Amino acid sequence: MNKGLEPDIIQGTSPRIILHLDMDSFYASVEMRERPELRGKPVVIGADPKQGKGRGVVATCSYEARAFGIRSAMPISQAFVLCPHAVFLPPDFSLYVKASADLMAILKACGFPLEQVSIDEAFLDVSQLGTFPAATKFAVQIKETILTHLRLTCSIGLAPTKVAAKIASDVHKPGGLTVVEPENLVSFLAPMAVRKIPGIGKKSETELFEMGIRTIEDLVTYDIQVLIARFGRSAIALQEIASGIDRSEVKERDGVKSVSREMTFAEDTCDEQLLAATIDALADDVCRNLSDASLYCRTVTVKVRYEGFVTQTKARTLPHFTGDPAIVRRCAHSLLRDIFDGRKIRLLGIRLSSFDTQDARQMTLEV
Ligand code: DCP
Ligand code: MG
Repeated sequence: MNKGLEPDIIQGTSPRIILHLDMDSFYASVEMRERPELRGKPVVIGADPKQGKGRGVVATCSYEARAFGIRSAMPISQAFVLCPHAVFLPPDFSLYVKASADLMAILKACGFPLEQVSIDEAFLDVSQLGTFPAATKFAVQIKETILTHLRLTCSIGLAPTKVAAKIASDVHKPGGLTVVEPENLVSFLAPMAVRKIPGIGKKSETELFEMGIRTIEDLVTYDIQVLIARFGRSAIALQEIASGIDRSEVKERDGVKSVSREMTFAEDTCDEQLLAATIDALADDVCRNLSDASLYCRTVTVKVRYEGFVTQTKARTLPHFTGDPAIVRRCAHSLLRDIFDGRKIRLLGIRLSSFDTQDARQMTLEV
Protein backbone atom coordinates (compact mmCIF):
# COMPACT_ATOMS: atom_id res chain seq x y z
CA MET A 1 0.00 0.00 0.00
CA ASN A 2 2.65 2.44 1.12
CA LYS A 3 4.78 1.67 -1.90
CA GLY A 4 2.13 3.04 -4.25
CA LEU A 5 2.25 6.36 -2.45
CA GLU A 6 5.96 6.85 -2.88
CA PRO A 7 5.89 8.79 -6.17
CA ASP A 8 3.47 11.28 -4.61
CA ILE A 9 5.69 11.74 -1.61
CA ILE A 10 8.71 12.29 -3.83
CA GLN A 11 6.69 14.65 -6.00
CA GLY A 12 5.56 16.50 -2.89
CA THR A 13 9.05 17.20 -1.62
CA SER A 14 10.70 17.98 -4.92
CA PRO A 15 8.28 18.90 -7.69
CA ARG A 16 9.06 17.99 -11.26
CA ILE A 17 9.70 20.88 -13.62
CA ILE A 18 8.40 20.19 -17.10
CA LEU A 19 9.05 22.54 -20.01
CA HIS A 20 6.79 22.48 -23.08
CA LEU A 21 7.92 24.38 -26.14
CA ASP A 22 5.78 25.05 -29.19
CA MET A 23 6.87 27.08 -32.22
CA ASP A 24 4.72 30.06 -33.21
CA SER A 25 2.73 29.72 -36.48
CA PHE A 26 5.39 27.22 -37.48
CA TYR A 27 4.98 26.63 -41.25
CA ALA A 28 4.14 30.32 -41.82
CA SER A 29 7.10 31.52 -39.71
CA VAL A 30 9.53 29.30 -41.63
CA GLU A 31 8.19 30.70 -44.92
CA MET A 32 8.52 34.26 -43.59
CA ARG A 33 12.07 33.54 -42.51
CA GLU A 34 12.93 32.32 -46.01
CA ARG A 35 11.19 35.27 -47.69
CA PRO A 36 11.67 38.46 -45.67
CA GLU A 37 9.28 40.33 -47.98
CA LEU A 38 6.45 38.34 -46.37
CA ARG A 39 7.18 39.63 -42.86
CA GLY A 40 4.34 41.53 -41.25
CA LYS A 41 1.85 40.27 -43.86
CA PRO A 42 -1.08 37.90 -43.47
CA VAL A 43 0.37 34.61 -44.77
CA VAL A 44 -1.76 31.49 -45.16
CA ILE A 45 -0.23 28.06 -45.76
CA GLY A 46 -2.54 25.45 -47.25
CA ALA A 47 -4.54 24.55 -50.31
CA ASP A 48 -4.82 26.81 -53.33
CA PRO A 49 -7.73 29.20 -52.62
CA LYS A 50 -8.55 29.50 -56.35
CA GLN A 51 -10.10 32.93 -55.87
CA GLY A 52 -12.45 31.51 -53.24
CA LYS A 53 -13.36 28.33 -55.14
CA GLY A 54 -10.57 26.20 -53.66
CA ARG A 55 -11.73 23.22 -51.59
CA GLY A 56 -8.85 22.27 -49.30
CA VAL A 57 -8.04 23.59 -45.84
CA VAL A 58 -5.66 25.96 -44.06
CA ALA A 59 -2.62 24.21 -42.52
CA THR A 60 -1.65 27.29 -40.55
CA CYS A 61 -1.31 31.05 -40.94
CA SER A 62 0.71 33.95 -39.58
CA TYR A 63 -0.60 35.87 -36.57
CA GLU A 64 -1.31 38.77 -38.95
CA ALA A 65 -3.72 36.45 -40.80
CA ARG A 66 -5.23 35.26 -37.49
CA ALA A 67 -6.29 38.88 -36.85
CA PHE A 68 -8.71 38.36 -39.77
CA GLY A 69 -10.16 35.25 -38.08
CA ILE A 70 -8.26 32.68 -40.17
CA ARG A 71 -7.38 29.46 -38.33
CA SER A 72 -5.81 26.01 -38.95
CA ALA A 73 -8.16 23.44 -40.51
CA MET A 74 -10.57 26.13 -41.76
CA PRO A 75 -11.76 25.67 -45.38
CA ILE A 76 -9.40 27.66 -47.60
CA SER A 77 -12.43 29.22 -49.32
CA GLN A 78 -13.48 30.73 -45.98
CA ALA A 79 -9.95 32.02 -45.38
CA PHE A 80 -10.07 33.68 -48.80
CA VAL A 81 -13.35 35.42 -47.91
CA LEU A 82 -11.90 36.61 -44.58
CA CYS A 83 -8.73 38.03 -46.14
CA PRO A 84 -8.55 37.92 -49.95
CA HIS A 85 -5.34 39.95 -50.01
CA ALA A 86 -3.45 37.47 -47.79
CA VAL A 87 -0.43 35.70 -49.30
CA PHE A 88 -1.55 32.09 -49.90
CA LEU A 89 1.27 29.55 -50.16
CA PRO A 90 1.32 25.77 -50.70
CA PRO A 91 3.13 23.83 -47.92
CA ASP A 92 6.81 23.08 -48.50
CA PHE A 93 6.99 20.12 -46.15
CA SER A 94 10.70 19.38 -46.60
CA LEU A 95 11.54 22.92 -45.51
CA TYR A 96 9.53 22.45 -42.29
CA VAL A 97 11.04 19.03 -41.57
CA LYS A 98 14.52 20.57 -41.85
CA ALA A 99 13.60 23.46 -39.51
CA SER A 100 12.10 20.94 -37.09
CA ALA A 101 15.28 18.83 -37.13
CA ASP A 102 17.36 21.97 -36.44
CA LEU A 103 15.08 22.85 -33.54
CA MET A 104 15.21 19.37 -32.02
CA ALA A 105 19.02 19.35 -32.34
CA ILE A 106 19.17 22.56 -30.27
CA LEU A 107 16.85 21.07 -27.64
CA LYS A 108 18.72 17.77 -27.54
CA ALA A 109 22.02 19.57 -26.99
CA CYS A 110 20.63 20.94 -23.70
CA GLY A 111 21.10 17.47 -22.23
CA PHE A 112 17.68 17.07 -20.55
CA PRO A 113 15.25 14.23 -21.28
CA LEU A 114 13.50 15.27 -24.50
CA GLU A 115 10.21 14.11 -25.97
CA GLN A 116 9.26 15.41 -29.39
CA VAL A 117 5.48 15.36 -29.71
CA SER A 118 4.95 16.90 -33.12
CA ILE A 119 6.85 18.66 -35.86
CA ASP A 120 7.05 21.88 -33.81
CA GLU A 121 6.69 20.96 -30.15
CA ALA A 122 8.56 19.08 -27.45
CA PHE A 123 8.71 18.46 -23.74
CA LEU A 124 11.92 18.72 -21.73
CA ASP A 125 12.14 17.43 -18.16
CA VAL A 126 14.26 20.16 -16.56
CA SER A 127 13.70 19.02 -12.95
CA GLN A 128 17.50 18.83 -12.52
CA LEU A 129 17.57 22.63 -12.52
CA GLY A 130 16.05 22.41 -9.05
CA THR A 131 13.84 25.50 -8.89
CA PHE A 132 11.28 27.27 -11.03
CA PRO A 133 13.31 30.52 -11.13
CA ALA A 134 16.32 28.58 -12.46
CA ALA A 135 14.08 26.83 -15.02
CA THR A 136 12.62 30.20 -16.05
CA LYS A 137 16.11 31.55 -16.69
CA PHE A 138 16.85 28.47 -18.80
CA ALA A 139 13.60 28.96 -20.76
CA VAL A 140 14.57 32.54 -21.59
CA GLN A 141 17.96 31.32 -22.82
CA ILE A 142 16.36 28.63 -25.00
CA LYS A 143 14.08 31.20 -26.59
CA GLU A 144 17.08 33.43 -27.34
CA THR A 145 19.10 30.53 -28.76
CA ILE A 146 16.24 29.53 -31.06
CA LEU A 147 15.78 33.11 -32.20
CA THR A 148 19.49 33.60 -32.85
CA HIS A 149 20.17 30.29 -34.58
CA LEU A 150 16.86 29.61 -36.33
CA ARG A 151 15.41 33.11 -36.59
CA LEU A 152 12.11 31.70 -35.33
CA THR A 153 10.05 32.40 -32.22
CA CYS A 154 8.45 29.95 -29.85
CA SER A 155 6.27 29.87 -26.75
CA ILE A 156 7.15 28.01 -23.58
CA GLY A 157 5.20 26.68 -20.62
CA LEU A 158 6.83 25.59 -17.36
CA ALA A 159 4.81 23.58 -14.86
CA PRO A 160 5.03 20.61 -12.46
CA THR A 161 3.12 18.35 -14.94
CA LYS A 162 3.14 17.70 -18.69
CA VAL A 163 -0.51 18.58 -19.16
CA ALA A 164 -0.16 21.91 -17.34
CA ALA A 165 3.09 22.73 -19.20
CA LYS A 166 1.38 22.10 -22.54
CA ILE A 167 -1.60 24.25 -21.60
CA ALA A 168 0.75 26.96 -20.28
CA SER A 169 2.80 27.22 -23.49
CA ASP A 170 -0.38 28.20 -25.34
CA VAL A 171 -1.46 30.94 -22.93
CA HIS A 172 0.73 33.80 -24.15
CA LYS A 173 1.31 32.95 -27.81
CA PRO A 174 3.20 34.14 -29.77
CA GLY A 175 6.51 34.56 -28.00
CA GLY A 176 5.11 33.71 -24.58
CA LEU A 177 6.66 32.28 -21.45
CA THR A 178 4.18 31.10 -18.84
CA VAL A 179 5.32 29.71 -15.52
CA VAL A 180 2.98 27.68 -13.31
CA GLU A 181 4.59 27.05 -9.94
CA PRO A 182 3.26 24.09 -7.91
CA GLU A 183 1.24 26.27 -5.54
CA ASN A 184 -0.59 27.85 -8.51
CA LEU A 185 -1.24 24.62 -10.42
CA VAL A 186 -4.86 24.07 -9.34
CA SER A 187 -5.88 27.71 -9.75
CA PHE A 188 -4.14 27.88 -13.15
CA LEU A 189 -6.06 24.87 -14.46
CA ALA A 190 -9.45 25.69 -12.89
CA PRO A 191 -10.78 28.34 -15.35
CA MET A 192 -9.43 26.62 -18.50
CA ALA A 193 -11.89 25.15 -21.01
CA VAL A 194 -12.02 21.33 -20.79
CA ARG A 195 -10.96 21.22 -24.45
CA LYS A 196 -7.50 22.36 -23.34
CA ILE A 197 -6.87 18.94 -21.81
CA PRO A 198 -4.93 16.92 -24.40
CA GLY A 199 -7.10 14.06 -25.63
CA ILE A 200 -10.39 15.94 -25.26
CA GLY A 201 -11.56 16.50 -28.80
CA LYS A 202 -14.68 18.08 -30.20
CA LYS A 203 -16.85 15.02 -29.48
CA SER A 204 -15.91 14.68 -25.80
CA GLU A 205 -16.13 18.43 -25.41
CA THR A 206 -19.73 18.40 -26.69
CA GLU A 207 -20.63 15.50 -24.38
CA LEU A 208 -19.09 17.31 -21.40
CA PHE A 209 -20.93 20.52 -22.34
CA GLU A 210 -24.20 18.59 -22.35
CA MET A 211 -23.43 17.53 -18.77
CA GLY A 212 -22.82 21.17 -17.82
CA ILE A 213 -19.03 20.76 -17.69
CA ARG A 214 -17.26 23.66 -19.39
CA THR A 215 -14.17 24.37 -17.34
CA ILE A 216 -11.55 22.15 -15.77
CA GLU A 217 -12.92 23.18 -12.38
CA ASP A 218 -16.38 21.89 -13.40
CA LEU A 219 -14.70 18.57 -14.17
CA VAL A 220 -12.90 18.44 -10.81
CA THR A 221 -16.09 18.97 -8.81
CA TYR A 222 -18.32 16.66 -10.90
CA ASP A 223 -19.63 13.42 -9.34
CA ILE A 224 -17.04 10.81 -10.38
CA GLN A 225 -19.66 8.01 -10.47
CA VAL A 226 -21.66 9.88 -13.10
CA LEU A 227 -18.50 10.54 -15.09
CA ILE A 228 -17.54 6.85 -14.95
CA ALA A 229 -21.03 5.84 -16.08
CA ARG A 230 -20.63 8.08 -19.12
CA PHE A 231 -16.93 7.74 -20.05
CA GLY A 232 -15.84 4.51 -18.36
CA ARG A 233 -12.78 4.07 -16.14
CA SER A 234 -10.81 6.69 -18.10
CA ALA A 235 -12.93 9.29 -16.28
CA ILE A 236 -10.82 8.70 -13.16
CA ALA A 237 -7.60 9.69 -14.94
CA LEU A 238 -9.40 12.60 -16.54
CA GLN A 239 -10.58 13.96 -13.18
CA GLU A 240 -7.10 13.46 -11.74
CA ILE A 241 -5.52 15.43 -14.60
CA ALA A 242 -8.09 18.19 -14.06
CA SER A 243 -7.06 18.26 -10.39
CA GLY A 244 -3.40 18.73 -11.36
CA ILE A 245 -2.40 15.10 -10.81
CA ASP A 246 -0.51 13.92 -13.86
CA ARG A 247 2.29 11.45 -13.36
CA SER A 248 3.08 10.97 -17.05
CA GLU A 249 6.77 11.30 -17.71
CA VAL A 250 8.76 12.91 -20.47
CA LYS A 251 9.44 9.92 -22.69
CA GLU A 252 12.67 10.12 -24.58
CA ARG A 253 11.63 9.49 -28.13
CA ASP A 254 12.10 11.81 -30.98
CA GLY A 255 11.26 12.18 -34.59
CA VAL A 256 8.19 13.01 -36.60
CA LYS A 257 5.45 10.44 -35.93
CA SER A 258 3.71 10.58 -39.30
CA VAL A 259 3.75 12.32 -42.64
CA SER A 260 0.57 12.79 -44.57
CA ARG A 261 -0.82 14.34 -47.68
CA GLU A 262 -4.42 14.86 -48.66
CA MET A 263 -6.25 16.24 -51.64
CA THR A 264 -9.71 17.72 -51.86
CA PHE A 265 -11.27 17.22 -55.31
CA ALA A 266 -12.59 20.21 -57.22
CA GLU A 267 -15.87 18.25 -57.41
CA ASP A 268 -16.94 15.19 -55.43
CA THR A 269 -16.11 12.17 -57.55
CA CYS A 270 -16.36 8.39 -57.85
CA ASP A 271 -14.37 8.26 -61.08
CA GLU A 272 -12.10 5.29 -60.39
CA GLN A 273 -9.40 6.44 -62.80
CA LEU A 274 -9.18 9.84 -61.14
CA LEU A 275 -9.14 8.21 -57.69
CA ALA A 276 -6.34 5.86 -58.73
CA ALA A 277 -4.27 8.68 -60.23
CA THR A 278 -4.75 10.72 -57.07
CA ILE A 279 -3.61 7.84 -54.88
CA ASP A 280 -0.47 7.54 -57.03
CA ALA A 281 0.28 11.26 -56.76
CA LEU A 282 -0.32 11.30 -52.99
CA ALA A 283 1.84 8.20 -52.49
CA ASP A 284 4.70 9.74 -54.46
CA ASP A 285 4.35 12.97 -52.53
CA VAL A 286 4.44 11.41 -49.04
CA CYS A 287 7.32 9.17 -50.04
CA ARG A 288 9.26 12.26 -51.11
CA ASN A 289 8.62 13.76 -47.65
CA LEU A 290 9.75 10.51 -46.08
CA SER A 291 13.00 10.49 -47.99
CA ASP A 292 13.60 14.20 -47.25
CA ALA A 293 13.37 13.31 -43.57
CA SER A 294 15.64 10.24 -44.01
CA LEU A 295 12.91 7.91 -42.79
CA TYR A 296 11.30 4.59 -43.67
CA CYS A 297 7.78 3.66 -42.67
CA ARG A 298 5.81 0.50 -41.96
CA THR A 299 2.23 1.70 -41.68
CA VAL A 300 0.17 3.11 -44.52
CA THR A 301 -3.23 4.70 -43.80
CA VAL A 302 -5.74 5.79 -46.40
CA LYS A 303 -8.35 8.39 -45.55
CA VAL A 304 -11.53 8.83 -47.55
CA ARG A 305 -13.96 11.66 -46.95
CA TYR A 306 -17.25 11.16 -48.77
CA GLU A 307 -19.69 13.85 -49.80
CA GLY A 308 -21.37 15.04 -46.64
CA PHE A 309 -18.07 14.84 -44.73
CA VAL A 310 -18.40 11.23 -43.52
CA THR A 311 -14.78 10.17 -43.13
CA GLN A 312 -13.30 6.69 -43.08
CA THR A 313 -9.72 5.54 -42.61
CA LYS A 314 -8.04 2.20 -42.94
CA ALA A 315 -4.46 1.31 -42.05
CA ARG A 316 -2.16 -1.57 -42.91
CA THR A 317 1.19 -2.43 -41.39
CA LEU A 318 3.67 -3.78 -43.91
CA PRO A 319 5.98 -6.71 -43.15
CA HIS A 320 9.06 -4.49 -43.71
CA PHE A 321 10.02 -0.83 -43.45
CA THR A 322 9.85 0.88 -46.80
CA GLY A 323 10.31 4.19 -48.54
CA ASP A 324 9.48 2.78 -51.96
CA PRO A 325 6.65 4.74 -53.65
CA ALA A 326 5.62 1.66 -55.66
CA ILE A 327 5.00 -0.34 -52.47
CA VAL A 328 3.15 2.53 -50.83
CA ARG A 329 1.06 2.99 -53.99
CA ARG A 330 0.12 -0.71 -54.10
CA CYS A 331 -0.81 -0.77 -50.43
CA ALA A 332 -2.84 2.44 -50.71
CA HIS A 333 -4.74 1.15 -53.77
CA SER A 334 -5.61 -2.01 -51.92
CA LEU A 335 -6.76 -0.05 -48.83
CA LEU A 336 -8.90 2.22 -51.01
CA ARG A 337 -10.48 -0.83 -52.68
CA ASP A 338 -11.31 -2.16 -49.18
CA ILE A 339 -13.10 0.96 -47.99
CA PHE A 340 -14.53 2.53 -51.14
CA ASP A 341 -18.30 1.99 -51.11
CA GLY A 342 -19.16 3.67 -54.42
CA ARG A 343 -20.29 6.97 -52.94
CA LYS A 344 -18.81 10.19 -54.29
CA ILE A 345 -15.53 11.15 -52.63
CA ARG A 346 -14.65 14.66 -51.51
CA LEU A 347 -11.14 14.08 -50.19
CA LEU A 348 -8.44 11.41 -50.35
CA GLY A 349 -5.41 11.23 -48.07
CA ILE A 350 -2.44 8.99 -47.32
CA ARG A 351 -0.54 8.91 -44.05
CA LEU A 352 2.73 7.07 -43.42
CA SER A 353 3.74 6.22 -39.86
CA SER A 354 5.70 3.73 -37.70
CA PHE A 355 9.02 5.18 -38.72
CA ASP A 356 12.55 3.96 -38.65
CA THR A 357 15.53 6.04 -39.65
CA GLN A 358 17.59 5.08 -42.70
CA ASP A 359 20.56 4.47 -40.43
CA ALA A 360 18.60 2.04 -38.30
CA ARG A 361 17.42 0.23 -41.41
CA GLN A 362 20.94 -0.11 -42.72
CA MET A 363 21.96 -1.57 -39.39
CA THR A 364 19.16 -4.10 -39.62
CA LEU A 365 20.23 -5.08 -43.14
CA GLU A 366 23.80 -5.67 -42.05
CA VAL A 367 22.78 -8.11 -39.32
N1 DCP B 1 -0.72 21.91 -38.94
C1 DCP B 1 -1.48 21.48 -40.02
N2 DCP B 1 -2.83 21.32 -39.89
C2 DCP B 1 -3.45 21.60 -38.71
C3 DCP B 1 -2.70 22.03 -37.59
C4 DCP B 1 -1.32 22.18 -37.75
O1 DCP B 1 -0.92 21.22 -41.09
N3 DCP B 1 -4.78 21.46 -38.61
C5 DCP B 1 0.73 22.11 -39.11
C6 DCP B 1 1.02 23.55 -39.49
C7 DCP B 1 1.53 24.16 -38.23
C8 DCP B 1 2.22 22.99 -37.54
O2 DCP B 1 1.45 21.85 -37.91
O3 DCP B 1 2.43 25.24 -38.49
C9 DCP B 1 2.27 23.12 -36.03
O4 DCP B 1 0.96 23.14 -35.49
P1 DCP B 1 0.53 24.08 -34.31
O5 DCP B 1 -0.77 23.59 -33.82
O6 DCP B 1 1.65 24.21 -33.32
O7 DCP B 1 0.25 25.48 -35.00
P2 DCP B 1 1.25 26.64 -35.38
O8 DCP B 1 2.65 26.37 -34.94
O9 DCP B 1 1.11 26.93 -36.84
O10 DCP B 1 0.67 27.89 -34.61
P3 DCP B 1 0.74 28.20 -33.03
O11 DCP B 1 1.51 29.48 -32.93
O12 DCP B 1 -0.68 28.35 -32.61
O13 DCP B 1 1.43 27.05 -32.37
MG1 MG C 1 3.05 25.70 -33.00
